[in-house]
Amino acid sequence: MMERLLLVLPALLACVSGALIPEPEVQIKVMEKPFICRRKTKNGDMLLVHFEGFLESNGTRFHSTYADNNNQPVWFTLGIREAIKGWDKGLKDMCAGEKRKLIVPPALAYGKEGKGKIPPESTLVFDIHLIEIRNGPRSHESFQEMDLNDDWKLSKEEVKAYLKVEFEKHGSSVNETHHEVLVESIFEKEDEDSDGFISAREFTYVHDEL
Ligand SMILES: [Ca+2]
Ligand SMILES: [Ca+2]
Repeated sequence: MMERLLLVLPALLACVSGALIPEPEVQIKVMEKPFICRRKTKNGDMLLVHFEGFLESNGTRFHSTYADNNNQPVWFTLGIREAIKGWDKGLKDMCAGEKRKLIVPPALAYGKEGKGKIPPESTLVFDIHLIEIRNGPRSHESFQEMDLNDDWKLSKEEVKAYLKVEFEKHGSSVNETHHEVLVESIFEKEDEDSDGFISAREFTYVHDEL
């Protein structure tokens, strides 16, 4: 018993002292802010951004959506580690039209390994222009939009109706059977207690994405 405790103790101490080391921070500089800001970014939102990324060490540009992506901005979801941690930390409370410069330490970027053109232990500098904000698929707003009768749960009919609208928005032709299959697979995954409804909790609970 005592032996086991002794084995556990150093691990515990490591945890505690680890917590005392300050978390690496992203430096955020707001370069430009629009006059009108109807909403600000929050976790779960989908952000459309133009960006250029540089190595702080020598100023090399490793990526630019203007030059390397046919001048097309890119979508990413905030707060789910779709991009580097530094973006999740540095792009909160941002308005559409806003421009920010982020200085991201390696621990919040590509760390010890680096990636592609980015050498290990690189501090990165990003110039980011936020073009558009949309409700992410897991947001509270999306749930309310889907819950047509406001009973705080989604029926198969409600999910189907939502898919129909979404597909039409994106110009896809509507195929009933395809929707049925899609709805079934969504419920299989999301309806955890199998009561035939997706509750608000089941909907907003993010399984292992975070
Ligand atoms: Ca409902
Ligand atoms: Ca359920």
